Formats: sequence, C-alpha cells, structure tokens
Amino acid sequence: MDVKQKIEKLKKKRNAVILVHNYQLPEVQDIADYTGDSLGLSVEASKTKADVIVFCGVYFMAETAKILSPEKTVLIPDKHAGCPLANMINIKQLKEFKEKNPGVKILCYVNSSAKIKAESDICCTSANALEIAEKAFTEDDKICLIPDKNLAQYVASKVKRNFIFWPGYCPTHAWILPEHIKKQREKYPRAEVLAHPECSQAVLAVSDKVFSTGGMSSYVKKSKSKEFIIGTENGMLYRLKQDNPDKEFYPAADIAVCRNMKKITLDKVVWSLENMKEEVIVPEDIISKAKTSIQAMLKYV
Ligand code: CIZ
Repeated sequence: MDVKQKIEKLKKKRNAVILVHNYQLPEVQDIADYTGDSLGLSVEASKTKADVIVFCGVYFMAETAKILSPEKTVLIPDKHAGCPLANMINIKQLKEFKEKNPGVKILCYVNSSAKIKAESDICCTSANALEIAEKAFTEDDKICLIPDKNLAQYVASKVKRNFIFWPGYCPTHAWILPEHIKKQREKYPRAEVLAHPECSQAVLAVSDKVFSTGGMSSYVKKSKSKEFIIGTENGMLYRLKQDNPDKEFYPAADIAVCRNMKKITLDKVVWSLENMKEEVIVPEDIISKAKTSIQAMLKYV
C-alpha cells in the first residue's frame, strides 16, 4: 500500500475528515477532503458527521476547529507546527494591556490562540476584517486589532475607525519586500499583483489588489488576467494552479515559505491517524468564551 492508500484506509477506520490549509505542501493538499482558509475549513468540518478532524495547518487553526466542533476529536499531525504571528501575544500581555487601556475593544485576528480569542470582544479574518471593523464598532471606539500590526494598518487605511497597533507580524509575509514585487513586475509585465494584508504597507502600496487567501481564490477564477504575482505564503500558488490550470502564477518572493506550515507531511498524517495523535485539547471554559468571539463575528458576515 502506498502512503495515500494508507491514509484512505485509516480515514475510513477513524471516520475522519482531512482539512488542509492553502499554505500546505502540494502532496498534503492533494489528500484533502477540504482545502481553504482556517475559518472556512473549521466551519466545513463542523457540518460533517466525522468523528475525527485531522487538521493539516498550524496549531491555532486546529484549535479553531476544536472550538467549532468540541464533540469531535481534533488531531494535528505535528504539534510543533506553531504560528509565530499567533505567538506574538500571550494572555498575560493581553490582560495587562486591557488593564492599562480601560474600555479598549479587542478585535482578534483568527491567527491567535484559543486563549486569546476567549479574552477578546470579537474575532475577524483577513477576508472580513474591514467589514467587522466597520460594522461592529463606532468612530468613538478605541480598537486594538491583535496580534497583526500589518492587517491592522491595512484596515485603518480603509475604514474610519480608531486603532491602537499591537506590534505583531507574520515573519513569512514580512520577508516579502517592495523590491521583490518590482523585480517580478519587470519579469512578468502582464501579471496582476495580488498581496495578502499580512504584508507590509509598503508592499501593499506597490500591489494591484489586496486579498485574503480565499479572496485570491475567488478573484483569480473571475479575472480575465492570465498571469498573477502572488504576495503570500508560497503554498498558495499550488492551490491557485490546481483551480486555474490555464493561468500562470509567480511568487512575489521565493523566500516566502512558512517552515511551520511545511512541518506537516503525508507520513505524519498516517502516524496521526494510526495513533490518534496529537490530540488538540482546549479547556471547556476557553471553548465557550472563544466561541462567543467567533459567533460575534459570524453575526456580521
Ligand atoms: O485564516 C487563514 O487561513 C489565513 C492564515 C489567512 C488567509 O488569508 O486565509
């Protein structure tokens, strides 16, 4: 039996679904029941009758799946697949910040731990951050969008709301520089440049459009352009090419590879299903509070 057949057999035995984030290795994307962004995947999985969810992504994503499907067993094939951006805030720092800034509204990016979500007023994704900032807050509110300064600056540049910036960022997106975009534009003059809002403001300023990964997927399908320069983690290029074989995709920068995302391999998926490991455990009180911040967001979108 090859590794894919083993995974198929184990999936049936465990009644499992495999969720694969857009930034995963191509061979891992190929075994997915669902591919997509972290929230979309967790929502899809919560609608299934599966007993087990295998989350091929980073840890906060698997926690999000557990928050939305507490009755299911959620597994991550490598518990060391962390998210440096999510780790740029911890619960002690957040509590201290709230004490020093009474009345501040906490808008947490989905790229955050379950504990941080539980301590926030409302959640957002990169796809809906503009909408949430506009609909859930007023011009009088002081909002801190944690932990991503770049996403917060992007939102602040588009909507009339007051932000305090938390100094977190995604190292993979920070590696993409305006010079990279310039070089790629020279090489591929017909390509449209799509950048993720986790990129710096300088990169967004030299890009044509700003999208979440889900936004990029839908835009590329509809666009008449045949070539695209993609400013996000490079796993996204495989996803886009699979969905649009007649179009060409170029990375904004070859260096934009998240090592944590690439920790998940097919062998680890087999190991995970065989041993029912690593199980993602989120305490019940955290699930309930984190769910409240996610549900607060879902009311608006
Ligand atoms: O929420 C996600 O999955 C991430 C990390 C980004 C996006 O734009 O989809």
